[in-house]
Amino acid sequence: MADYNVISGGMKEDYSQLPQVMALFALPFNDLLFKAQQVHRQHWDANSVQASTLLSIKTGGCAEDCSYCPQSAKYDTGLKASKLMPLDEVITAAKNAKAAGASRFCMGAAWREPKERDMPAVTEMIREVKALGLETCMTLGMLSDKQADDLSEAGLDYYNHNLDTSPEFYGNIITTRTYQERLDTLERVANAGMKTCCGGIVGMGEKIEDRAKMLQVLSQLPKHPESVPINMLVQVEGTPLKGVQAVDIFDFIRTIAVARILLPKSYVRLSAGREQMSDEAQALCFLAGANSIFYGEKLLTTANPGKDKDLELLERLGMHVEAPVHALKVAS
Ligand code: SAM
Ligand code: DTB
Ligand code: SF4
Repeated sequence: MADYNVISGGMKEDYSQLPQVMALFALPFNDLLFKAQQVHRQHWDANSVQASTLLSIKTGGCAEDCSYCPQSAKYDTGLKASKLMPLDEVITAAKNAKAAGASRFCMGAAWREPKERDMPAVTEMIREVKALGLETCMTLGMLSDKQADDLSEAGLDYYNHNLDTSPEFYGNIITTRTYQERLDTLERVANAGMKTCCGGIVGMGEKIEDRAKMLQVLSQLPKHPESVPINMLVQVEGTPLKGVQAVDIFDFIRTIAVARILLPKSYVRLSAGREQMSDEAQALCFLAGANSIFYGEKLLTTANPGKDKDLELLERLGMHVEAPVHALKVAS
């Protein structure tokens, strides 16, 4: 039975079918943002933003051919490939992120999947970062059941693995792994008891229908991902997507709003692309229901607004960075 919607005073709308999701995208901008903000306020503090800091623990030389990615070995982007980062460097970066106010530390590796020999080092990173009082997230590519269990046992809170786009558009972007393989990894992550962080990229030349389909797939997963990163493509010289027609910023904001409506209780992260966005555009993303950001001057290999710039923007908007979970526990 459909739930009663307190704010609209009507029955909760059903967005399980594509035409209903497309109808949201077709709404006048103000109507869509109003709807998204209503949903947002039912579940969240509208002035609070969760802050995650990223660290590339293994950069470049990746065997996959994701056409947006500067880390694929298939494209010459001038990026120097590196080995897995030593534990002490990871700990230093995590301590700095914590001191800057981040509540979650996300470690990314340019792998198709982790090798068994890398698992002890990776699980050690999880234990040490957690011991600092930070939430942990990793994105290491595809996982086996055992690897998912090992990460979960080490205490990993979130695993990031994106669908990136719709099943239909996917083949234009990546040929070395299938959409189904991504869904299988997400299932393994959830079965192992970790929270899933799963979203995609806007601005790769996809149609509005592809954005709608991707969000529909996410909203139809057995359990909604707890975190949904919406990235704006960062165009990197040397990647096949360099030069693709950039997305209209209002269409990007519409994607955030539809994500908020379809995934009401998930964190929606305004992810890559903020460095290229105006303050006003970011403010509209927050109004559309984004309540999480990547925080710190670097994403994995490309630039992100620095801490001071972000804190200043949040202050100008009367917003604040969400307190870490452990701090909330202490306070209550
Ligand atoms: N190798 C792992 C994987 O692909 O799952 C983890 C790292 S990968 C860089 C994580 C995600 O970053 C990708 O799925 C994609 O959504 C996002 N990403 C990568 N390059 C990007 C770019 N140039 N612009 C926006 N998002 C990007
Ligand atoms: C996600 O959705 N976006 C992040 C994170 N998950 C790992 C990565 C963005 C990468 C942007 C390009 C770069 O800096 O290499
Ligand atoms: Fe490799 Fe991940 Fe980049 Fe794809 S997105 S090329 S899997 S690092």
